[in-house]
Amino acid sequence: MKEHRERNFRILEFKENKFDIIGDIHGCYDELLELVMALGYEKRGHAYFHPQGRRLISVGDVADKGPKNLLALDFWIDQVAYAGAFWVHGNHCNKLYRYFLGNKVRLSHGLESTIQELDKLTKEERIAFRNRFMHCYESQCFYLLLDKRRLAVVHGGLREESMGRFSNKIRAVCLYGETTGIFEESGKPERLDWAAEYRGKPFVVYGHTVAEEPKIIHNTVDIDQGCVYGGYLTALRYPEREFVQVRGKVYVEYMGGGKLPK
Ligand SMILES: [Mn+2]
Repeated sequence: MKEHRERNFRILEFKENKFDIIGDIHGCYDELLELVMALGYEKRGHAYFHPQGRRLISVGDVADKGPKNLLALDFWIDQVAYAGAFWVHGNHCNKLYRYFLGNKVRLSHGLESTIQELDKLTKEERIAFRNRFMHCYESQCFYLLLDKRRLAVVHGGLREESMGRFSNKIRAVCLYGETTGIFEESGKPERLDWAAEYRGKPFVVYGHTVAEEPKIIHNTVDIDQGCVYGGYLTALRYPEREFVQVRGKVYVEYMGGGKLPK
């Protein structure tokens, strides 16, 4: 494996560039396992492996809102530690990280459901979990460039001119996508459709905003189909560009943003 390591992004080359990239999980652990099985992974020891040597990548937002947040986080911590998986930072992952750092964060938008689970642990278990999560988070980054820059994986969004670079602005786009600076009535920032303007060469796979279906638009694809709201958990097979989906239950009511799958 060749590697160009920056603190905030990574450019990686593997002998085999076969990936299964998974959309926003938000604590839907049962659906995650169902999807990983459907993709052909098998559990060996601490983690899941594919007979053809494929690798799992998470676009981030593994926890918050759903019913089994710690199990979902543990899954990825182990995949990263034992099975060469990657997990780019989502805004929810980043918020949990800042919470564990002791920063003041609001226990809202789903973080409260993860904290409730943490509160049920013993003090020792909680410390052990925190250490495992922090170690894993710090080993990961905001975006990945793979397969000779033919593939980019990010949580919120990434413009072509930002690839191979980093700044506070790029960091914000990686975590939240692009926003207009205007706030909607709900208090949410109005989102800018950066993908509609994208004309870049790398295929950008991202999540964060619920889209009705995983549609490839200008060489980008949003694989967040709102599993935690009763939509789908989506995996994109790369380089095949095939989608595998499992249906989610309605764990929380959808408050809008994008369009939820039927
Ligand atoms: Mn997000």
